[in-house]
Amino acid sequence: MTEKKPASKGVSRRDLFGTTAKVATLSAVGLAGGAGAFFTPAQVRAASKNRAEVGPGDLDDYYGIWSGGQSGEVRVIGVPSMRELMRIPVFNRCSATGWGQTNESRKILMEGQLPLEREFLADKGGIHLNGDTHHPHMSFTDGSYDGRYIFVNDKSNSRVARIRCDMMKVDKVITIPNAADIHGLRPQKYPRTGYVFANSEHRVPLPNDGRDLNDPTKYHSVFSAIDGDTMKVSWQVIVSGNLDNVDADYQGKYAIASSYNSEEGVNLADMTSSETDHCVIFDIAAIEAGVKAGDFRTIEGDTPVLDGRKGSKYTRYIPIPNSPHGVNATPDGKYMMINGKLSPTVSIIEMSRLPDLFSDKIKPRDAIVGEPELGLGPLHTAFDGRGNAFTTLFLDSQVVKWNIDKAIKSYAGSDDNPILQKIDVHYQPGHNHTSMGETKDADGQWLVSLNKFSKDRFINVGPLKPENDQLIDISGDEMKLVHDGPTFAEPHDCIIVERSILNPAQTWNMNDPQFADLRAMAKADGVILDEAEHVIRDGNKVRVYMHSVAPSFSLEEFTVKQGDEVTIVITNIDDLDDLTHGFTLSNHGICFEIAPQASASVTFTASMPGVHWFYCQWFCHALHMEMRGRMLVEKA
Ligand code: RUQ
Ligand code: CUA
Repeated sequence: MTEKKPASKGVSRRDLFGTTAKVATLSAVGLAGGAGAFFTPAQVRAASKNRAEVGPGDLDDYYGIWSGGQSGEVRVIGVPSMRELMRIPVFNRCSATGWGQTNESRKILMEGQLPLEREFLADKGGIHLNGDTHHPHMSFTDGSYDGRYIFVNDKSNSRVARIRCDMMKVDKVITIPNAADIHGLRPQKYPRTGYVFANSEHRVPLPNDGRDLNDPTKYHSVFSAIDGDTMKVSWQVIVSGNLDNVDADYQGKYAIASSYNSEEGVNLADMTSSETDHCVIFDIAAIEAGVKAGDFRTIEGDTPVLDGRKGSKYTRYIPIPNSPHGVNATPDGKYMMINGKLSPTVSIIEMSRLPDLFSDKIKPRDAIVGEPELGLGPLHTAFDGRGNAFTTLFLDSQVVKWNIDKAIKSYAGSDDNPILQKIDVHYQPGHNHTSMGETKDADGQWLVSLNKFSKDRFINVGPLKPENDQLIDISGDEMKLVHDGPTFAEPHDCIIVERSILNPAQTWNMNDPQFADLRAMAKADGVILDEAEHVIRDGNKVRVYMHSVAPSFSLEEFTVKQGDEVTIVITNIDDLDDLTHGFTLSNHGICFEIAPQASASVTFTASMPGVHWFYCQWFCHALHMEMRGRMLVEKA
């Protein structure tokens, strides 16, 4: 029933990768087309033969982009090796890279703050130090990943961040107005991203300024559409109930969010009292027309907020049993799966019925064409692109593979059994994800089950246990568990991206917009960044410019006065790949990374007289230990 994988035609994987790497290099200097021009992703995959073992020096076929949960970061995991390749600091403060400390990262973290938030943070260092990343998703063009950006939400401080894929670093962070905790997040798939949809999960009074404190009937949850290009909120829609997860369709017309707590309760008993909740369908064109027509109000800031509660022309509500959770579009664009959580079912919405639902030709439940009973605690569903679905069963600690057509037929009355296989996972899975599975290019090779508990699967590391992300081979008829991957602090969710789609740079470009402020400051000081070894005094402000080239800083010492406000600007003029330097200033809590051809800066008050060494903390050379210098602070 499963297609045979194409034979590798005698081409070794090494040959393929050697060639694609060469092509990638050529294309980087503008001599050839994209890396995909010579070998299709399918050919590269075929050559990889779905091996779970990736030997030393061997490369992975996919980039896994993992959220880092309450650690606030995003992680890059190689699939299928499940090796952790990189961590991208996002909402957290990172000791290694200086994220949250350098002036450049602080600007990114601060410029999207809301006025009240900025006021709140003013005496707390200006930035939040924690985040809770849940849902990392790449930007789309025409229903597939386009390698531009990764978007991720921070549930804890109601933020959304954007990672630029050329550098694999965050370039924008915004706080969503009128929102209490951003949970579900998905980019628009078609025609492109476009909007990034984000759900405010918890209901609060609007505006949340001290009014209606204990009147939950006046609490609201809002659905936000963020412009992924500008990172500004384009519009918001108030809904009935609270929002959970969301997905966008493949037609560019609708987004669908799940909603638990249709009861609009504020405690557990109230929130779960009803057997039925709902999902909310948002008609994007109707909402855009409503914004144009002025059918909105503004609450916090100038974001247009439309009323999409039950009865609104902008939304429809489909009753779904019982506290639904995950929302997942099938790769063929035909269906949207709503995972039942407290109900053992997944509800299948046929997307082509939604126009009739909006014109009231059919009743809400008539949009459902299947509702297979799969097991206990269905949370999220992934796809193989061959008509099968894989749903996590939290309570059963299983993944169930089922056939979508059979589920639809059995709902219509046939005696088809849609369930093909159940496999135990260890333990209590939340999200799962298949390779390219949330795109129209779902390739049915790998499934990752992100399990919340690992219990006995690893040697004991104390009361706090790792989680367990398990890799399952789904290329054949049967699911096969091939790898246990311990992870720290709840990765929640991931995506698995064909490696040719991501093509990050080897070094920065000194003219990158990220360094524009530094260049402007240097220019005003009469300094050229990459030639710099200057100490500029401007009252009690001192700007120290230097560059790094292995194994030295261009300044071996500089002198300031106690009480000076010192800004250190370092440009790494090494342009070899993997030649990152660092700058650590002893006893000042200062430490940051400077990647090849990057500039970075930090500002602090030199309050301690004496000799303070600075050193490079990124091992760069045989004389790395000697890569250091002195800051001399004269007593005031
Ligand atoms: S939700 S375990 Cu935060 Cu992604 Cu479903
Ligand atoms: Cu430069 Cu270590």
